[in-house]
Amino acid sequence: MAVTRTFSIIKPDATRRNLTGAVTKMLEEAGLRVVASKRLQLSQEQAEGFYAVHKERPFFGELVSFMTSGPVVVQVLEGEDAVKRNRDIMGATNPKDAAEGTIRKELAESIEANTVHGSDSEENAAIEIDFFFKADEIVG
Ligand code: RTP
Ligand code: MG
Repeated sequence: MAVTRTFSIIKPDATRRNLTGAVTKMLEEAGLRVVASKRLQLSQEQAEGFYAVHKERPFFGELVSFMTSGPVVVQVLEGEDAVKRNRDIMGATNPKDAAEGTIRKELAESIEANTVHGSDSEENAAIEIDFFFKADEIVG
């Protein structure tokens, strides 16, 4: 299996509870390496742009408002089959449905305040990494 990259966000519910390290530890223990990381306050425009694929969904307004409610940490993760590996350790979108040992099962508060974002395909990973990082900010 090839070493690939994915994009992750540690969401405002996690930064608010000082869980940046706890989330990162679970990612690292799952075999992912943080090859880029920065803490940001997303603007409304950034959050709307990032989540543009969801703009027709009923929860779009709440999602943008939540994602701008506090700092986030955006990261590039590298590892074997990184997109799937990250989705597996994140767990299901709704923490009530997430498997034992996953980040969302262990740490998430609700379907909205669900602690992490992870790219859902290699194609989207490349787009999302480009949205937040310049090539020279990523050190593999
Ligand atoms: P993410 O994009 O954040 O990694 O999460 P995901 O793929 O598991 O979920 P997705 O369907 O892409 O939804 C994006 C985010 O929107 C919020 N959401 N709220 N209130 C609701 O019914 C609802 N459904 C989704 C979640 O924060 C989800 O992570
Ligand atoms: Mg998604």
